[in-house]
Amino acid sequence: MDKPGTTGRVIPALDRAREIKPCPLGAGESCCRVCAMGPCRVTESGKGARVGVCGATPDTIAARNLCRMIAAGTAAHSDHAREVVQTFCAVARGTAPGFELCDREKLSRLAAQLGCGKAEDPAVLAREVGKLFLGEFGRQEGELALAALAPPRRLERWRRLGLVPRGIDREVVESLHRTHMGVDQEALHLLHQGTRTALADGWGGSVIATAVRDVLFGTPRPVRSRVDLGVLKPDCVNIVVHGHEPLLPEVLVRLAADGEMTARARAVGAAGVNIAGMCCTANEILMRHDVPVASHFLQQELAIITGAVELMLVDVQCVMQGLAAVAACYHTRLVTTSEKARIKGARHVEFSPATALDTARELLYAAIDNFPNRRRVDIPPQAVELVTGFGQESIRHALGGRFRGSYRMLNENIINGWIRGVAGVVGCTNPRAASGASHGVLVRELVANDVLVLVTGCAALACARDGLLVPEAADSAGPGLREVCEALGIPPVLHCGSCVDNSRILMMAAEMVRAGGLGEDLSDLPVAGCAPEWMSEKALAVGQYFIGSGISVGLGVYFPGADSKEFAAQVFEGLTQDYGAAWFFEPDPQALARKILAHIEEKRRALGIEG
Ligand code: SF4
Ligand code: MSK
Repeated sequence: MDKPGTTGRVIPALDRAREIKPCPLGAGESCCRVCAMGPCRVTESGKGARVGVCGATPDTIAARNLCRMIAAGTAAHSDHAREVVQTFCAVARGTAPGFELCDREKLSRLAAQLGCGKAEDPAVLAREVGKLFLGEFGRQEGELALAALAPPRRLERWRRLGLVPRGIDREVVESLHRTHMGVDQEALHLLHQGTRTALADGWGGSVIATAVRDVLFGTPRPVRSRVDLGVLKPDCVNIVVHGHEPLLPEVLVRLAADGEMTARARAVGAAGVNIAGMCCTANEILMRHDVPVASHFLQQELAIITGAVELMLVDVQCVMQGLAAVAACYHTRLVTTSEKARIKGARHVEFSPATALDTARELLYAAIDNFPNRRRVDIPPQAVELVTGFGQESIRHALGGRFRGSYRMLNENIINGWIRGVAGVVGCTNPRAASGASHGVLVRELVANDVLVLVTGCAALACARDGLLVPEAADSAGPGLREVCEALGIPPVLHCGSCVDNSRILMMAAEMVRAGGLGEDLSDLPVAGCAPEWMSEKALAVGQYFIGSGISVGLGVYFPGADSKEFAAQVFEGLTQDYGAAWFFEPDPQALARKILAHIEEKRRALGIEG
């Protein structure tokens, strides 16, 4: 079947990546297209212009581009957070009948932490917390209230550097203003604004999104489930939920378990209704309800190609437009559900908190009614076990040992060398990298060297497919980490949730500082982050907020603008002076692992715990 934008047949992302060569102008070189005197391609050496028509230098252009990407990533995470808070406020007001305040204990803890009063009625408390959270988006002056969650030393450093975010929206808007033609034209100054914006994501939007979803849907606890296309069931009505917003999927999962739906499915010849996740919506419902995962970002089109998906629901972020062309070749109904996002060729059924139950019911009926339209079904049999559900709270509990309720035991294991350090492996899967294979190579190397690994997003799902998210994976860990994992019955690679849940990793690092023994700032910890197959601008926002928080981050694939030597010197070294952390770039997963290990050992030496 001919589809526009293809070579006469429908091809999934991997084939398209082979056909389209990455644009060399956009990657390493400094390409600016923020005004109509350009686009300008400038280089520091060799042939070609050294500055743009306006005189902009390569380092300014590279910093401007990075700052814009960070702003876009922050906007994505934080707009998602706003959506969740608005639903949360609707629940508190009693106008969202499909939802409830599930974790009231966490709500009380949050309210106490944020100084939102002690009202006995959870709805009143939720209204107060919701009001404070919504205020964080529009704050014009002062400091983001949530910045106070950072260790005092870090907060002092931000204050000294003028990096404490004001409001989330304000920082995003200011980044776009400063990167407009002819405004901020000093690379380091632009990078600092990129950092302030990213911090508004990490300590603001992402913390808010994670906290509110925990209160609404439950704080994750370790559960087992399965991942890969083999979780689709040949005899069931299969619904794949894809994107990032768990609001509608939460209701759908509950309704699908209803006897009425099973009876309806049986009436059309199916055994029942099977829901599977994709990308970060998958991580959300997996963590809380052990709903199996069809797979990560790169496999979204392949799920439809099994011929077994009656309905694919998509909301926001990381949804490939190519899905519409693929779905048109099968019986799969593709439905967009966010007011913000539509795809030509997909049906639109809009989610609203007030009508979520009715919408979910309508969608379930549509999926069931579509079952008899199936043609050929070909589901690959692979499905791998995984253990998930490691948030700030469950890690505290799992690793707490005799210090239950604190991170002291984790710190002691690091101090005595059983665990050398902690690495966050996050971000996407990218056909320009090894398409999910980098994660296995990288993580196995880290684990073999006694590094505890925390994973989120599609990186987590790639690791899960590689069999790394089960306690048995401790067999391939170094002797110290293996001993700890076996004693506690945990995997050496802990699944911490969706990409917004990188905030959980940030909070865990803050807890490690609070627990004592590993310095007084996040930059003292033997901890590093990386995104070996990043593709989304959100990954750059995440990386920059970790660096701004004092934790160095490695990037694979390519580093935008790195051909500018001046810019590279700033992002790979210069930032360390101000933040105590910087970026590093390494596309080879084995070499990336070695760099992380070297970084961790360097931090250990600085702490005097090299042994
Ligand atoms: Fe070219 Fe300067 Fe315009 Fe960028 S802002 S496109 S470098 S003229
Ligand atoms: S979904 S941002 S591909 S992790 Fe969060 Fe996966 Fe990356 Fe999207």
